[in-house]
Amino acid sequence: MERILSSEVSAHVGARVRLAGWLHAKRDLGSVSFGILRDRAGLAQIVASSPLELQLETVFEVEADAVAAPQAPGGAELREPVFHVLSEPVATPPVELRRPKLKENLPFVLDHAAVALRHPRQRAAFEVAAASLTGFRAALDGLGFTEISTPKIVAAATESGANVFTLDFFGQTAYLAQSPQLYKQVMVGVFERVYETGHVFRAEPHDTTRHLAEYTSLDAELGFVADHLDVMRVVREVIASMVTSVRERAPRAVALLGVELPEVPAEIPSVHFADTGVDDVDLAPADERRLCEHHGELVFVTGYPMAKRPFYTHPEPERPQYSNSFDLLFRGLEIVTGGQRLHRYEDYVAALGGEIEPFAGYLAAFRHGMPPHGGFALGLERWVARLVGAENIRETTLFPRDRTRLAP
Ligand code: AMO
Repeated sequence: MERILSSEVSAHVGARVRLAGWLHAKRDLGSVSFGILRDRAGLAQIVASSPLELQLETVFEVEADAVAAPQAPGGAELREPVFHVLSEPVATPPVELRRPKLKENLPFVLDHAAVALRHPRQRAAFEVAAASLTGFRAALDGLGFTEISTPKIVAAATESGANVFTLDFFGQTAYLAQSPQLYKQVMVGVFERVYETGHVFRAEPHDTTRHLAEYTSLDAELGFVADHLDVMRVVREVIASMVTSVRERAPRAVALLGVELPEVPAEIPSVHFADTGVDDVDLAPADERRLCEHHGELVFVTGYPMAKRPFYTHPEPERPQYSNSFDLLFRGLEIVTGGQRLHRYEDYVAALGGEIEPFAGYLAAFRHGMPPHGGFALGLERWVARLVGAENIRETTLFPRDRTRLAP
């Protein structure tokens, strides 16, 4: 008999069926006992006339009658079950998976991620993440971008020297990539339009709810732009496509978590840094929240002071203390950074203050002709956290890495 999924039981009412999964919960009422099977599609109720002698999280197959039952998940349940155990746990689960929401605190949940992630609500955030990735790729594939994969062991820091991890690379000093920035720019010289989804590393010294030491960076870079506004139009398309993909591909997670998907306007509102009322070179988290309260759940802030942006940033032609860069704020949090880049070799030599040695491979692209270009990067875990309303970015990271967390 072919295996069916928990979501398919109601379509087989009246038939004998076979399912497989984990024992998610059980309840013994004496004359009758209930078990909940969990598989990749959801939950199914099993009703038996004798107590279930299986431990929670036992992996099993079951053959049973599919019977209509309006009160059961999916409107049908399994009766007259015959169990076949595939794998027996050797310990009781560290978290109570049967609860609608885990009641354990976040550090405990993270310590026991291998099991805690099995909880339908914990898992749902990662269904949203997967659908978001599909939407990111779909938008950029549709716009003629080529997907690339670049090295994560690199010879030079790209974003700033301070928060880079150093490693011994066969006796030579190497770094973990803080972003694919320089490689994606080089690849504009090859494909004009590229994107990459990959891990990046930041030796982030602060313990905040928005910083990880390792996160998933969704990067894009495109040539032949007039300025950063062309890049922002691509960001808008990408965000809209990610929202559509979450709606279409992760409806169960959206419903379970009560996700309110944003309306992405045809043009996302935009504020220049000089008009934010901030008397500093960067926004504080409170400024980001205030700007969203004022302008909407999606807001571009453009023109960040050059003093705060990395060396590859293109200045604003009329006011060179500002830059042709932007951040996208979503529900009070920066989720995207991007901008126009320098594209002339001489400008890089000047920006690097003559320290061009570590960047020789990168600068080769500019020595041999590069178009005006720009790009952006979106932090996947931050995006999902804002979407699902998670307070802490660790809730939307499978196995977070931070100053105090290297395992699991
Ligand atoms: P930036 O350093 O601003 O820009 O990073 C881009 C986006 O990545 C996310 N992010 C983080 N997420 C989790 N933990 C962290 N420690 C962390 N740091 C950043 C944020 C942020 O908006 N090369 C440029 C991008 C570009 O201009 O194309 C860069 O990396 O969502």
